[in-house]
Amino acid sequence: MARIIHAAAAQMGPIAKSETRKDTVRRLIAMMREAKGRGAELVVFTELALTTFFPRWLIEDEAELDSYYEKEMPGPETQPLFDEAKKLGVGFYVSYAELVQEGGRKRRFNTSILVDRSGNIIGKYRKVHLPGHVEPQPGRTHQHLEKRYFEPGDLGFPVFRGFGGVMGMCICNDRRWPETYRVMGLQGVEMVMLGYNTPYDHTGHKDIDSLTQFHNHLSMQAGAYQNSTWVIGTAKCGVEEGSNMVGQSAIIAPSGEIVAQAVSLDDEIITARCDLDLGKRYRETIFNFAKHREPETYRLIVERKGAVPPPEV
Ligand code: ING
Repeated sequence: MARIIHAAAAQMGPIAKSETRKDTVRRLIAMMREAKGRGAELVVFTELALTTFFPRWLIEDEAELDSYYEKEMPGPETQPLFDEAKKLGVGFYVSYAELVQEGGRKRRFNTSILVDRSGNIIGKYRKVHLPGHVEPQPGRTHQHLEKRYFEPGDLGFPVFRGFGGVMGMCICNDRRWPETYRVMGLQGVEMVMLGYNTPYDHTGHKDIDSLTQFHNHLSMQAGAYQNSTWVIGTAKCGVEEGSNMVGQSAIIAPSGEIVAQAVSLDDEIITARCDLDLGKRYRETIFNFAKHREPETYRLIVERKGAVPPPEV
């Protein structure tokens, strides 16, 4: 019997700094209802879906900084989203800024969770690859201070059984790194869900930043194909507090093909019928890791390379 997940990406337009969690949760619920109406049973929301992308500013007041984090999940302001999901029988991925007391100290993570159709949290992930800087960079219109406001994730790249398959999560910059998908691929992942907030001016190098859209899809399509998995990437996009962020939310098949893509820079639902067994055919042929992947050979190459001094540059 085919294992089909009717999935949706719930792209978000800008979240203004002035928007409350009540406002953002209302937007998420409206999109969840639309996705349900279009047959979805799983909705992938975006990165930091509850607030504006605050790492674009230097925030020195701790109380102000803490106001961007969730101290519990669900909390009083996010419970309505869990209630609606349970009522609709829809599962969801959502990313948010997590503030916890662990090991006797305050810890801050860029976190995502996977919630099943009964409203239970069945998976949690904390962003490993934190782009940007700890200290504000001179001359930048917008900062990117994720290294200041979050610790690197300490949960690895786990996979979770749910929705009839093997599910994985990552967040934004993680999608650019092959290790992210490969670690989950080696665990048999069949669908990777991720959200992203990707400003066009991240590096400040015009030649690189002009390829932001190309690199966005390249990263996700390559990860999908090279690990025989579906990838659902959901943007927060448009001009948010002056920062222009890429949209192009997409649902990508294990073939690497984009099967659904957002066309706006606003709140927009895209959906697809995701057959989890599509990945199996790639894993049994081209990407049969056990048959064709040669970790021992790689090690020898690396070691040999280490033994042979690199050519004089
Ligand atoms: N942001 C961006 C990401 O998509 C970035 C940072 C933008 C890196 C453009 C490279 C190019 O990776 C987050 N939030 O990770």
